[in-house]
Amino acid sequence: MLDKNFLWGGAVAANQYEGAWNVDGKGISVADVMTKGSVNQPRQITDDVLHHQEYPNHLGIDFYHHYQEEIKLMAEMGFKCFRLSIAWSRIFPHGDEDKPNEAGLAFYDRVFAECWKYQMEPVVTLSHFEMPFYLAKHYGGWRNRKMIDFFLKFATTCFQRYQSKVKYWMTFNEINNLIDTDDPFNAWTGAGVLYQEDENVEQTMYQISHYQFVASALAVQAAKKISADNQVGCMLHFGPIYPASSQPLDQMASVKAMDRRFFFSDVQVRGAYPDYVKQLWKRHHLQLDITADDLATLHRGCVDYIGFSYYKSSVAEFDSKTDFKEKPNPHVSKSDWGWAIDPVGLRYILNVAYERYQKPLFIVENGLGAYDKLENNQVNDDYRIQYLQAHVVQMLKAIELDGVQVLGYTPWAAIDIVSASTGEMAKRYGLIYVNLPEVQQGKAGIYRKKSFAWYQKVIATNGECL
Ligand code: BGP
Repeated sequence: MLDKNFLWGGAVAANQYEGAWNVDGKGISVADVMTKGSVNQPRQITDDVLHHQEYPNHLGIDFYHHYQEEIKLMAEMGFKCFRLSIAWSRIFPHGDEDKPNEAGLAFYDRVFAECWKYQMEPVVTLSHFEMPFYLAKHYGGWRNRKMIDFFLKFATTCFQRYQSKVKYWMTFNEINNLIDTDDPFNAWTGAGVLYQEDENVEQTMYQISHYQFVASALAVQAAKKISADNQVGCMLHFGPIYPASSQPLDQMASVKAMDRRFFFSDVQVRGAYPDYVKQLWKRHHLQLDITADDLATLHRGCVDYIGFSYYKSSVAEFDSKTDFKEKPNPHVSKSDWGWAIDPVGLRYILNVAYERYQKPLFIVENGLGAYDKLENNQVNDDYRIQYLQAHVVQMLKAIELDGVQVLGYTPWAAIDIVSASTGEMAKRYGLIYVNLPEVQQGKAGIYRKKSFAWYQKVIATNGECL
């Protein structure tokens, strides 16, 4: 039997649904200047992104002006919580101001008040791919140690302003995306950094990660000082990387591949750098700016829980040059975007992560991107019901059979929003359909999908109906 306080909800991110990119004093964010991809063409992050002004795709779904209707629909589904992010550049338009933008703070006052009207607990991500563009352009983003203070000021402002309305926080969304340096999307959205041809990219990646670890640890301490109720989590993307065969070398390849992802939670949960990464720094002769004070801060600022996104899994095969090579898993089906569909992988990663950390876990993203069709004001997304149901069943097994402590489940996404990787809306994830042309005409343009009623029942029965 699931704990009656289990936090069923749904997830979104400011830059992917709020719109109002320049309203009420909001500054430009790194998300606002990214070019738009197309359905199968991810966004391209090139040097000229530093000279862009803005792109039309940041209308999002105009949640900024429709938040009451949309939160009301989430309450109709029975949400116990709502995972969202605070757009950093709404609060500090450039990021280095002394004083926050009152209109930005007041917007989230309204949003959180609307959530509490329905007893819906906000679960807030502080940095979700949307840091102020000005910090990227004029400070070099997270290459610059000054970012620690800018982030801490933003976080502390939020903790103080919303201390009676928000207690669940997360610092950096999918911070472990930074390890994948071959996709410029990750360093740009996660750190406002564009790697240059002639630089030691690996060294820069570990440096920006370090500054974010210190910033996160300081935020944890600040949150606790402001209210003992605050629960601050890290946020990673988790996905099992199984051994490609029972060959012992493939098993070792899987361990190394998973460490590469777990490194970020190791530091934020345990409060220290793991030996396997310190050995790598030595082998690669990396010179990092890490002070004794920083290490003491990491030790004092361990997170309370681990938020994570789960979409897919893969396999690792031994590779003599790079320890491992990641490959698709031939035993699972795939989404229209080639993402592996592996519900058992969720139970697996819940067990592995819980055994590794012995701290509560929070599934803050899990969902299926698909080409949904609106016909006669209906959307029959049986395929999404099947995907979500299979994953929730595995989550329940992890909780009830394996004893894993899970705080909640907020599928991605509560409502159709802009896809992060493609910057458009054909790749739909929501339980609520959004007809963008109607939104652009000032209409609500929102419709309940079939999965809306399915999820409503799951929440009403606390998962017992499955
Ligand atoms: C995660 C992000 C979300 C969301 C999701 C789906 O990485 O935390 O912001 O976008 O991926 O990805 P996409 O929208 O690219 O399909």
